[in-house]
Amino acid sequence: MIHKIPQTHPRASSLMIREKLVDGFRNGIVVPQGLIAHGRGEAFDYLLGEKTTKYAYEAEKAAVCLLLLSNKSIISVNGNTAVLCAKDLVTLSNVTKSRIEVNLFHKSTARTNAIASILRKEDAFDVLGLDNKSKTIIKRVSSNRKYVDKDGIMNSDTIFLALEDGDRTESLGRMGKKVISVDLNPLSRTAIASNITIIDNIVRAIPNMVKISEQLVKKDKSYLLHLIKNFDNKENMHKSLVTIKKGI
Ligand code: PTJ
Repeated sequence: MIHKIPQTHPRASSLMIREKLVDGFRNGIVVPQGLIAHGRGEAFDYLLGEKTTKYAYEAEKAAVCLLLLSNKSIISVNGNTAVLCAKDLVTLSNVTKSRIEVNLFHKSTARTNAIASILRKEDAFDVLGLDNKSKTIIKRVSSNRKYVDKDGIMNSDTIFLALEDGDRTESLGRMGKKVISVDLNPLSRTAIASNITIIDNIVRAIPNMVKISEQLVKKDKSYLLHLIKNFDNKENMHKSLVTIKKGI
């Protein structure tokens, strides 16, 4: 049950997000650690002014270009992202022709299935990460995130992930894969190890990316390549960090 938040409350949208996560926790989709992780994200978001900065928007645009240019892109979904933006993740996967895989840090079959069914309710027809027969392991990852699908993350060229621990991001990079991440903390290992780092709240980043993808899917390849070429991830992250410093 999601508690009603009065729309007149000055922090209504932030409180509503919390309610969704707490509800997801009660339904066994979000882990308690996911609530803590969200709190850390909120602190950075507060300093960013709780809005998509122009730098985050540039990163979102570059990320969509990369998804559209990739041959085998995939979106990795965990408990928090499923509860907060399942519908938009499915739309993004359809527009950019990316597959979807459930990949959890705190892995359990019940939770994997529950997340897959949320995604299917939003019309995802192809959810990977459920079949033990196609499971394989990413080397040098100590957490359960190492279990990935042979035909999914293991076989992909670009992985889009959010709210992720650094271990797997670094390993995916070592495997020669391109990583796009959404992480409000520009100092996290995931943020640093990604090829494209989106320093924005997923509740804004994913809907933005859906809108951008619906426009960019109509453009030709050379246009997308041009946009990516002009995007410098390090410089972009630095500008977000400066924005956070100003927030302090
Ligand atoms: O569902 P599971 O089992 O896969 O577990 C998911 C969590 C989030 C618990 C797990 O991946 C985890 O422990 O993540 P970390 O290492 O705490 O990293 C989460 C990162 O996401 C932190 O850097 C947060 O600042 C950031 N973050 C939290 N909420 C948001 C966010 N970034 C963008 N949007 C958010 N809403």
